[in-house]
Amino acid sequence: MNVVALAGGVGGAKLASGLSRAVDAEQLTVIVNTADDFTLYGLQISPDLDTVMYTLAGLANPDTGWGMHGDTWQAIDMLKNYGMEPWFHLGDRDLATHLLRTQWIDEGIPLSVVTRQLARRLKVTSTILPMSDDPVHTLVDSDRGPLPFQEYFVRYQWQPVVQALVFEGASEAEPAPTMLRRLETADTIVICPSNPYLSIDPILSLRGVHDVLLNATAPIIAVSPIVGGEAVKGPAAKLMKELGIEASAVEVARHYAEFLNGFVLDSRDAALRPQIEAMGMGVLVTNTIMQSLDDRARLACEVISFADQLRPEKLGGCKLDA
Ligand code: FO1
Repeated sequence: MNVVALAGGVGGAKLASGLSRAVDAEQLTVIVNTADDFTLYGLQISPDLDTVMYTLAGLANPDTGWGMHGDTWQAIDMLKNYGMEPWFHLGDRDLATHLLRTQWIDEGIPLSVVTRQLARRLKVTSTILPMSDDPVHTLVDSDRGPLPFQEYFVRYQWQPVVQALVFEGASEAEPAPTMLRRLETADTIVICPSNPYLSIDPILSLRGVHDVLLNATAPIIAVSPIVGGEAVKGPAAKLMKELGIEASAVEVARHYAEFLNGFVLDSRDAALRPQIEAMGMGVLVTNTIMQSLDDRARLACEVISFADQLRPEKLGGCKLDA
């Protein structure tokens, strides 16, 4: 069973790691947002790619969700000794990833190939596919003026009030090689509980992606990143309010409604089920909070089984149920 997941950030990485246990890991492709990427100290940083890669490799920092577990901060401390005020924290082990990525990109190797090489060397057998080999950058129009994404997110801790989001370069960027084909031939497509506006929309904004999803034969399932009107992590709820959208799982379902077949709603939001069903999609109500590795696998398993119920010919569902 070929599963394609769309992801960005920590929530997306967690469900992706569950999916890599719920189906054969080799049959999972994770398409990852790269509009958060930026250059710092001359290094090419791809935070969402690394969060997914470290999580699938079992190397992620369990406290933050990003960066590597057991990392140290000597390089950052040395920057402080030089009188710098580093606001983006690159761990010493994490730095190795950025050094290699930057070297390979400078040698002309496309980001998708660089990512495949890095992931393979960390023994990740699922495919981690950056959404594009071309640069796309989220620019946050805010009450403090236009801000590059990581300045908004990390430097100012997502406190600026967002007025609009612009994905610079998206209209010229090509989707990564094989990405549209993987979506066309997938058996199940999962939109992870990532921020719909900051993490998933950049992927959807690429040429051809929207049409492929509209015409997909596979069931498309989204998992809500909003529970009880709050984001499980990060600025999704605050951002929705600032954009004039009610911070509710219903609005997340509406955001994706034109191509969704199923929506996964947290048990705390069970009362919202009829409103989402009225949009013409199936609804699964379950515990969507992923605290442990087992939580990730259990939720992934439920998503896979739910997708199987939504297609005419059953494909066998979750591996862990066998
Ligand atoms: N997020 C933070 O809130 N503070 C940091 O200092 C920080 C450093 C960092 C380093 C490497 C990396 O891969 C991710 C890092 N992140 C940090 C997370 C990241 O910037 C955001 O979570 C994503 O871009 C949003 O999905």
